[in-house]
Amino acid sequence: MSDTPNSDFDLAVKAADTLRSQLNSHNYRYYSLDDPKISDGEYDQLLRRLENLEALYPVLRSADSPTQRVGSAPLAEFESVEHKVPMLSLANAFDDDELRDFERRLQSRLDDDSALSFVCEPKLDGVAVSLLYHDGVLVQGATRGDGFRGENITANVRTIASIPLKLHGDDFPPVLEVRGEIYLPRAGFDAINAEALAKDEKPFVNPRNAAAGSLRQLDSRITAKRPLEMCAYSLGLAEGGTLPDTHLATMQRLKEWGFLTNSLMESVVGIEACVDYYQRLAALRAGLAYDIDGIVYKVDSFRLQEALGFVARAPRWAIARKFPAEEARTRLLDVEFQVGRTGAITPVARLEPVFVGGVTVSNATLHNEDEIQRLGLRIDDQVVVRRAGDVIPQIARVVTSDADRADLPAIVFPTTCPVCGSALQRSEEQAVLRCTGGLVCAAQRKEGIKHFASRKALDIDGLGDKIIDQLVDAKLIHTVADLFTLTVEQLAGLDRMANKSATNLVAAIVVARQTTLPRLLYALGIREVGETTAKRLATHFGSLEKLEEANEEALLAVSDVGPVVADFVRQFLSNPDNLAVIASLREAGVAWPDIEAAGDQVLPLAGQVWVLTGTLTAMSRGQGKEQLEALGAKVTGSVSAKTTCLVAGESAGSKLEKARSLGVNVIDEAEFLALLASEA
Ligand code: D41
Repeated sequence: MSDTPNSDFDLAVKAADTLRSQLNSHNYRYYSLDDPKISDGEYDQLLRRLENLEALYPVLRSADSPTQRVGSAPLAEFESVEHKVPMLSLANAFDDDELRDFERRLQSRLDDDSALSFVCEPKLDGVAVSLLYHDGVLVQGATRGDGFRGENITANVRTIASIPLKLHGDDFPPVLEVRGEIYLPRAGFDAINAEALAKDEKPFVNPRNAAAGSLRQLDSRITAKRPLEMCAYSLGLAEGGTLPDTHLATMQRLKEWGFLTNSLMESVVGIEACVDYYQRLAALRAGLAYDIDGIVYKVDSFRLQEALGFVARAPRWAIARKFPAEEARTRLLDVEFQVGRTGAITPVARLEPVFVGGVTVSNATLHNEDEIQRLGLRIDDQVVVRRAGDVIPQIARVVTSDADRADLPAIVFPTTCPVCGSALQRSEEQAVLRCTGGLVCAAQRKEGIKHFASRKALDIDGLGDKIIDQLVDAKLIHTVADLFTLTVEQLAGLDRMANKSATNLVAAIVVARQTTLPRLLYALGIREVGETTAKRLATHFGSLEKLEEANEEALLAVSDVGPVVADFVRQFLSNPDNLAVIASLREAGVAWPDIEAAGDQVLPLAGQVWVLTGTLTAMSRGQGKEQLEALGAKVTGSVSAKTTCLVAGESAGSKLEKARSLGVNVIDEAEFLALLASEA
């Protein structure tokens, strides 16, 4: 009989073998060497592939398969101890529907459709341990190991402050085994890594590895220096005494006996409430003091737990819902240098796309040159990308082995602006390179125009980044002032710009011409002048002319304006190019009415133009005008497109009609009085 190596079965045997040896070596690296070479997400994927193969061909499911064993064999140096009650593992649910399937399975096994009570708790990312108490005294601490046998780490667990050496109270069973997770809070992780770096030692990869490494110390004096914590999550062996009949009540007892339990634990009814808990905890995740990698859901009733039993090595009554991995491995394709509005050069990593933290990531910020040096980054490096919460993806570390990267190309910083070729300047106090090209630099101009059109600036509806890029590239606009002379024909010639949207955009640009002094000052993009500073400058000086005349002393009189901001304002407003742009804006009909200079006071209606019409009953129009002016508004006698708001009293006539036709905001007397009252 000839062997036919291409039969499906033979291929499956081969594939399973390869997966197993890969998993075994990654497991060894992770658990024994504390030095993983792949991310958790990648490991899970390999394991799932093997599980699928074994489900297809059960004969492949050998006793030594990584799917049959969680964790790695105990190290020889620690005494091996048996868990009299095996430490079970947890089945996983990867999405909401798998969670719903879990409840359905429970209900059909119990032959009962009524909603079940679950306890939801964060799944701490640490090391599972067992603690044995005889008559309330800690006699043994052990790692989980393979679930049946672990390592005796009694000396090490004794050093952990949150583990009671003697239980509180006297209502505990004479023989009691408590199980929980030992972990390192993030602050502790940062502290021991800072210390390692200071001593020129290799830092830990993540808090879990740091916790595992700390517990694996044969010298417990080293463990004692690590700020480890333990959070209890279940009981193992219990002999004598009486115990509660639910998980939640047991956790309460554990707390009373002196254990740390998780404060975010919650009991809920029904699986939809579990789904909701997932959403709530996911939102809290990034801000927690410790790493979690998911949620564990447990049937609360011990009677039901017993009825459900377990399958393989996992209880049927519990399930872990994993969060998307926050870290993933990928390759650095290239580093590009972006030029910002103020000329700052920011290196951006281009990555082979990778799924991390729930989204596909293909770029990561590198901040500055120092960051690249800290990482020791090279093109083509294998890197770990981290995306926690909603923050911008970052490169956490390089994982290419030293041997593999000897001849990878270094990252070369540009010596001139990558966009306009102007000289670069390095600021002394900051690690920032800047293009000196100013308005010559197309990148700076594009970013400046994007800022000018943005929501808090002139708020030009429909003028997106892509359109601005095209307009500058096609040389249709050079400065922000050129926006106001754009025609529908010019815009309609752009990519993905139909006639109708071109018309709408021109209309939006016309509307944006009526602006306010604070918006204009912000829109100009003076360095360090954000929205708040722009408002302060506007209300302090009242007009752009006054601001232009202001010397350093006058600028320093504005609250929160220091020498740096004062200097940037003066530089900007004495630059002839900038003054030419401002003049062109005025010429193009852009208007920012003066506001009553109020020194340091920020008036609520500053920069607004109001009109009063018709008969007011609570006051005369003159009194209304005074009140509005006291709030910083300018009050005029006729309605125009510049009018912010019209107050229409009784029998208002043509002004009301005009305001309506111009789309000016109109309020009646009652609304006006409410506004005055709210601002008083
Ligand atoms: O926070 C955890 N990592 C955690 C792990 C937890 N909160 N509860 C857990 N519950 C169990 C059962 C349901 C089996 C008592 C667990 C684990 N097991 C567990 N940890 C490591 C393997 C299994």
